Amino acid sequence: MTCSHYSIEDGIAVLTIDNPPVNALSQAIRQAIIDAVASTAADPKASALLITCAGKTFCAGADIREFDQPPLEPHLPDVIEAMLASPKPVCCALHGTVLGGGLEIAMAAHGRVAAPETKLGLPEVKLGLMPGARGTQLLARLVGVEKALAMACSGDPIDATEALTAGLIDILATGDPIDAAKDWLNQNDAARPTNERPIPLIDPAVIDAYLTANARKFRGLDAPPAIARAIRAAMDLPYQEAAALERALFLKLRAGPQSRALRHLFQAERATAKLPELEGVTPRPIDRVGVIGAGTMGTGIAINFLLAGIPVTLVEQNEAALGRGVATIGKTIDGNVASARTNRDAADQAGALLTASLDYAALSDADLIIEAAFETMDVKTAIFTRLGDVARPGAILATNTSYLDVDAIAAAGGRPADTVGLHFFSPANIMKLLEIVRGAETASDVLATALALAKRIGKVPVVAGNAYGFIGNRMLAVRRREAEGMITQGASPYVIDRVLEGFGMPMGPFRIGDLAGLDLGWSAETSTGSTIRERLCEAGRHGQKTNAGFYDYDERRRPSPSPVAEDIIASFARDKGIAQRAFGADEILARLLWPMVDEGAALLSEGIARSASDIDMVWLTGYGWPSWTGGPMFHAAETGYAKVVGELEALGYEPSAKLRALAAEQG
Ligand code: T1G
Repeated sequence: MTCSHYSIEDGIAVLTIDNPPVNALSQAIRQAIIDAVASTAADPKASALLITCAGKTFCAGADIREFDQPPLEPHLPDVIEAMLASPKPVCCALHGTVLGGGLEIAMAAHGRVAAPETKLGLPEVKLGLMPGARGTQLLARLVGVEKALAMACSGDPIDATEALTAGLIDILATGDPIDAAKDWLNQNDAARPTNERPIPLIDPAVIDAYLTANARKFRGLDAPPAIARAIRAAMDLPYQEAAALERALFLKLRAGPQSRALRHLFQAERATAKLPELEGVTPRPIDRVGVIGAGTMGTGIAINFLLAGIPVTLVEQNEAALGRGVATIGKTIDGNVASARTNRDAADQAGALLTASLDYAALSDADLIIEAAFETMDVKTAIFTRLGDVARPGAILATNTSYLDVDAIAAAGGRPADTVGLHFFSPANIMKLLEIVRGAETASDVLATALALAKRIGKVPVVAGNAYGFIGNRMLAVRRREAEGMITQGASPYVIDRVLEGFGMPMGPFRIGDLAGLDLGWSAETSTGSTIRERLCEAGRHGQKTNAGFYDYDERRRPSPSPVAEDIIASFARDKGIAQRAFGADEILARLLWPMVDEGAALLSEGIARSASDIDMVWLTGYGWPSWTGGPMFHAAETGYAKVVGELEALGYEPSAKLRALAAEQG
């Protein structure tokens, strides 16, 4: 299939690239561009070359699928150099998302014209890469060192207006970008090649300061420092030397583990919503949502829909709780405005879509009703029993339960085919993960509706089977069991937290316990002191909320190791007669991660998780797993499943048959 078309129009050669869905720069496209530059140069009837793309976007980058294949000539730098050396001017007519190698092609032209909705960026860093075809060198020349550094290290695109202001494009085309590009070419027959433009020099300390200011965001990532080094070289070295350094740094990243992990996650994210069994299934229309419960989860859930322009009816059982919920929603959305995540108009529109009520009857016109009430089966089944009477026929009933049996809750509502689990992660308006729990009788169109809705509210959906803790919390329970088991044998909770945070998790298990509250599900009346958590709670140490849990907290809630907590742990171990020993960091990490991976294997064998990559997406988007290791299952695969099996056995575990099978498959 031809993927490009070359013709002469009004004395200008026009190359139209047509490689759906995103005009990725495949080998054929790279060759077509080189051929078009040569044809234009040799054709006396062509005064210039215009490059444009058919379909929804100009080139959106190199073809990611080629990265794990043997490299194919011509390489993208060869294309860039051919364009820069063109004896006749080249202009690109841009639209859609001009990203990565696509922007490099655009910058290698002498001029750039963009349609108003165009986005332009260098997202390679999100794939553990950096621009590999002169992107840092050309961008620094067009927009300056500081902006080039920020664009390449953040990977965030800018819009056409900002690009015009910054000097990245020459014309913002209000009409057809192709016509505007032809006009530009007719008026600029002696434009200077981008690589011959001077770079406005800046104090190199600005580059280091940028990396320092973003150290938390770039933590653990190899690409941002490499990008900074290439951009620094643009200032210090002749173009070809700096370009060669950029290419060498790119190739090293591309061959490295971090890019493999991030490319895995790029594909994993796109795979979570692709269920073959839903091909051709039409989602139900969702124009109005009901949320029951105006607590932390209910308000966070409601905000997602309000900001997506979907009206919400929020129901609580008393005025005080309802008022608190409405106030929380308003305050949170205002906070979004303050942090520029939302603009004022959008915030006002979102607020106007909220209806608050104490009456279930207010839910009778909702297309979807989400229960976000107290996490006990009694409360949830009582609510679903009422919903069965109130909800209109065809309304979807969803529970936000974190652990409980969705089928039992569905049975209470009497409409199991219309019932599904929608497990949001706290804070529900921030965390990307939405576990969609398929009940035994959940209808296919209900599942399709949940998947479509997830995308509409900006969530990453992962479909889970109905079993205790679904995917994420079931694996989290294993990690907590292992962590709390180790501290009874002499490991320090503070060392355990540091080991896991050093691996890249945002917070260790004991910091998390204190944050969530050690007294979840605990009561003084029934406490028996049979666990360390119970003994901490009996001592009034409920976690951060009491300024004491596993850690002590100062007035600014900064944690510090607690001798009191250590004594409680030691006395527990003495009472239980548990032998004490030292734990090294490697053993701690292995005991935290590999049993989780084995539980992930069990989820796969039970069909609760559909794929290992789904499990990775749950941990990336629900728990902050360090992206540069690709998720728990990818990390285990990269380590070698056989090695994981061996380490589990050496630590006294019996790995599951499924994990052994994964090791055998991996060979
Ligand atoms: N290569 C190959 N396939 C790609 C692709 C790419 N660059 N980008 C997207 N696809 C596929 C994607 O897998 C999906 O396939 C389909 O297109 C629709 O994607 C040398 C080294 C462009 C904003 O990082 O950000 O250039 O599942 O569902 O929501 O210096 O895709 O249908 O089979 O995401 O409309 C840099 C990555 C590469 C851009 C469109 N470029 N892509 O979003 O559709 S590295 C990127 C995106 C590079 C150079 C460096 C988005 C999009 P399928 P989609 P979308």
